[in-house]
Amino acid sequence: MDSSKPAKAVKNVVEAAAEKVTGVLTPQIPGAPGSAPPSVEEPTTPHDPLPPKPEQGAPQTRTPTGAETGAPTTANGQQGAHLTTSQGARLRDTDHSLKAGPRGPILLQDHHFREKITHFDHERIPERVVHARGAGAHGLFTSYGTAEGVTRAGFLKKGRETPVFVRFSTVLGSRGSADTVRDTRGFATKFYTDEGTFDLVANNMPVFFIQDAIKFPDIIHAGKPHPDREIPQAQSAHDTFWDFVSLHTEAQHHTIWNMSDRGIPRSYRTMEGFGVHTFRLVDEAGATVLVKFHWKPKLGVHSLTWEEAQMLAGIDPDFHRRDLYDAIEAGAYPEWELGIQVFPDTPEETFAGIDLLDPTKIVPEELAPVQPVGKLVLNRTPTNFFAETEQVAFHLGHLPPGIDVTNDPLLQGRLFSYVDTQLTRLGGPNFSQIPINRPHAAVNDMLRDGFHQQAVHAGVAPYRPNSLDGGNPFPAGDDEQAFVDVPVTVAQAPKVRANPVSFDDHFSQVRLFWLSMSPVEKEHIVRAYTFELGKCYHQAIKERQLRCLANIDPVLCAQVAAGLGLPVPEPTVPPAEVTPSPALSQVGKQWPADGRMVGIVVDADSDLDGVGEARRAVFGAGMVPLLVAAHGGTVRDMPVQRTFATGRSVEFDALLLAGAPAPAPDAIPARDAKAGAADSSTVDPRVLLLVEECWRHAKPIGAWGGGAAVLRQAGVSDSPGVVAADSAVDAFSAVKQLMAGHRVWERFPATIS
Ligand code: HDE
Repeated sequence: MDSSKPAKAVKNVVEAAAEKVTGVLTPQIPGAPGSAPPSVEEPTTPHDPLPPKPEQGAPQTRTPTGAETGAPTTANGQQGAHLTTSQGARLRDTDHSLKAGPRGPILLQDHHFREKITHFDHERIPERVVHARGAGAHGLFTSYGTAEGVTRAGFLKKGRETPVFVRFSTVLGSRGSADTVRDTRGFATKFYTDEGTFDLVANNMPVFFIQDAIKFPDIIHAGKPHPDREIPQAQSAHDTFWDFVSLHTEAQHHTIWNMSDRGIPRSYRTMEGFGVHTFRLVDEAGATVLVKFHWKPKLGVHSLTWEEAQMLAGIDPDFHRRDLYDAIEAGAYPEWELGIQVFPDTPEETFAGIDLLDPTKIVPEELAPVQPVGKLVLNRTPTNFFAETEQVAFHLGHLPPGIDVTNDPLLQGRLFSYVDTQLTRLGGPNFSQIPINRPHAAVNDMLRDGFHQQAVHAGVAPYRPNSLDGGNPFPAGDDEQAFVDVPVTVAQAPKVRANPVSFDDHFSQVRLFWLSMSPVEKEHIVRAYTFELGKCYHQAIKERQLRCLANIDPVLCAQVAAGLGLPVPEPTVPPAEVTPSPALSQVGKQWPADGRMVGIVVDADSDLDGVGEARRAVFGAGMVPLLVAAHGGTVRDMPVQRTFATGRSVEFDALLLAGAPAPAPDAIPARDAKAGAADSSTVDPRVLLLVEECWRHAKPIGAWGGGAAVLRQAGVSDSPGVVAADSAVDAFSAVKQLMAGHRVWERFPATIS
């Protein structure tokens, strides 16, 4: 038998998987690990690798210098049916090393053993010094053409489609840290434009801790775990962080964003993105404007509650990753609009009195509206985390013609740092030749050699001018879309280590942010400062931060001081007169709820026809229904996704109760950590806990049939956002409406105005 041909049964599996890949995505519960279901018995008949999962994408197959190869993207990875060495020689055994007899020592000649172990020993590369923890996805950017008047960048011309790769991240934690910690999030986008790659390396907060890049090691050293014990991981709730930001008061604006709900996003899909710095756009005629870049999520800006974030760090540390991948797998493709705030490019580089070069300041949207210029859709998950998400290398200097930088001192420093860091992390100067980093524009540089060189450069004259290679490469002329550094006039000034005086105001915009928050958001900010400072050891640091809060707002300061048990200090600068910016608040609007998770609690006595209808209605609304029952398997013919033992409230955005399940045999009220206290209840204690937590986290809850009894036993029947309906469809439709507002904050009367 020719073992290189797949046997029929196995071939069917491969073909079925391939069909699934090319087929239209049908509603299904995301999370399948492979593109074909595994058999119980170990497969032994050789066949080609299974195709990737339908939702997976990979870098295009380009040469190191950007040419299309025409090879399928699967050619980036393994091929053929048999196990081979890295040189392609087939192997017959990889389970035993070559030994001098079955009980003898391993022989040095075992080239397969040495290759396998050596490669394994070197599988890790240094993690990013910041933003080590991240998750990426492929997508497409479609331009509206609305920026054509202000930039010559081709990818912003009307209707132009550009492939992108986006990597989201936290800042402080190590590669294996939890997703839901309180932190800033990175939002870095690589646009593979045909005029050269453009990297927009953004964050989910529009300001930064420092005004000058030379302070970056200081803020990061302060935020990272203490150097002696290496704790706490991925946290700002510790002495060194608050020591630095309370002394270095320009950090106070970014700090209040971290203490706000923005520091604990519900999902990467529900985050805004901000380029932070002011950039300069150049049109065909060389005219310029100054701009700030914004990403606006289609689903709105939403956050976790602090308790959810803490619980998730233990229950599902991969929560944001999973959410991103699951949403794409379920066909609920995450979407953002790219927008720009446009300002005249004046010599002062200010707008409405705000210094546009100061990265600790925003320009409120009410003063300069964000104008949409295109749409980003993320529609493919990576095929291989390391090859794509870990090796992707962003750099602010990756700019296409039409986009240029400004003199923001933070931006200027970043222009140095990003290439420099890749040299160590990715092992040399040729990181742009790694598949995920390969440009989609023709590359003709004069860079040569170096570690891991993958291009095979021809010619003898990588220098200019030359005649030996016929003069190639030639500089592009003015009409040939060359990148032009805008000849900005630099004002005559002495060489100094100093900031402009306009950078000295550290508190007025912090107050603006505070005053723009709704009561519930203010409450969260108070709790966050109180928690974080409460975790500090030294009273001096707490007192010093309270002095900063006194300069922001007396109510904020008094409430945090009360929680810390410390006196309220006097302000050292008078509270600024500012106009709030309603655009900064996250609450009070209605948003689509695509890809959200709806838990449906069932038991055998539930209205199972209704459960089927509810599942279909949830799928139909673009969300994911997860059946929660006492045990795994199926209820009627519907698969159970979570049991009372495996499920937890934090996985769900809303809850539907189809029945009132009696305590299951594995419910041990007195000992089970999930048991709750209701000994006398006729409902499984874990279901009561589920309801109580969802209630506490202001989530919509709906019930019909027997489910209403659970609401009564949990004592939540009469609260806002808790609905007992006559049918499954009515219960879901009420819950769906509530989900559009994200949370039911009306459940909890505000304690702050
Ligand atoms: Fe970064 N930053 N950064 N940063 N940054 C890095 O580059 C740096 C700053 C941001 O998913 C590093 O490749 C300096 C602001 C994101 O791969 C490093 C300064 C903003 C990512 C670096 C800043 C960012 C990074 C580490 C102060 C928002 C992750 C690994 C001047 C606008 C990119 C790497 C990814 C990563 C330096 C400040 C965003 C060390 C010196 C402001 C999203 O080069």
